[in-house]
Amino acid sequence: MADLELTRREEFAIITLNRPKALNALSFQLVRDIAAALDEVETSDARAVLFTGAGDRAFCAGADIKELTGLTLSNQKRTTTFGQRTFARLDSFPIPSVAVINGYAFGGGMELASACTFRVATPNAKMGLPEIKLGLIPGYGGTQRLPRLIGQARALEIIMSGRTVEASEAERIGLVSAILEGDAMDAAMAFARTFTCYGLPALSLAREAVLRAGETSLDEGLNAEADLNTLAFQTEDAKEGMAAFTDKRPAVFKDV
Ligand code: CO8
Repeated sequence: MADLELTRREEFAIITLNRPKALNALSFQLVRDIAAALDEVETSDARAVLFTGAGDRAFCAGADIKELTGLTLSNQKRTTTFGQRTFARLDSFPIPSVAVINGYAFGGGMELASACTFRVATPNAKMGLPEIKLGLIPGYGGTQRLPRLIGQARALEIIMSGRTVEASEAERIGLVSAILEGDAMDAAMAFARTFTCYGLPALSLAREAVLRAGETSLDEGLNAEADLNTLAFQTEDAKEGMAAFTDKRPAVFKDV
């Protein structure tokens, strides 16, 4: 994984896109490296995975434009589908994910960030889906995830104008959950600790229920919530959480 670093800091797996000279652009190899890194993280005991970009300029400036020209139709479809599937793994990944947007997040970079459970950004971060300027449209999930995150009208305006969204606007419209002050990774880890202290089963079930809300009718969503809520009640963590409340002591969750 030459263009990607997978490291561990405390309870966090950190995936660093590491092509700073190309503003961490997503080469096809880098997308394959992300898939391999997710395989490794999936079987680890990390409690959250944090994505970031090497250097101080970019999270990721999108797909590597130099590789996009001259693809055959079938190669185009194959690589787009692989990228979509790789990012979509984050929807049901056993641990939550956070995109630490430390500079530019354009195109495929923005799409990777949008697939994460949460996005947090440094004050200098700039985001967008500028594919329209290349005569293209987003292909790694941007047309589907951005409207689910910020609503159809805002997503259409951002995709059809290709404009840049500054960190402050991204926070205002709910695209990022927090602006990181001070050391970005320290601040991102502090953000992630607001949920890594809880049991992974409940975190996964909550995530699944909320993602269903964007995909189903209210009736179907409520049914799904009832089922997932019933599952949550079956966990040892739920017994522990409710017992701890009654005993007036902190809960000790064991992820079971
Ligand atoms: N791909 C390849 N190289 C890039 C990319 C990129 N996306 N972005 C930047 N670079 C390279 C530049 O070519 C340059 O390299 P070099 O020094 O060798 O010339 C280096 O990074 C630094 O970039 P700049 O000199 O341009 O830096 P600036 O600070 O002037 O500008 C920007 C920074 C604004 C980020 C600018 O580089 C830019 O606009 N980049 C392109 C952003 C973009 O359009 N991204 C969308 C790409 S399309 C996409 O992501 C579609 C996803 C789905 C595809 C499905 C695939 C099958």
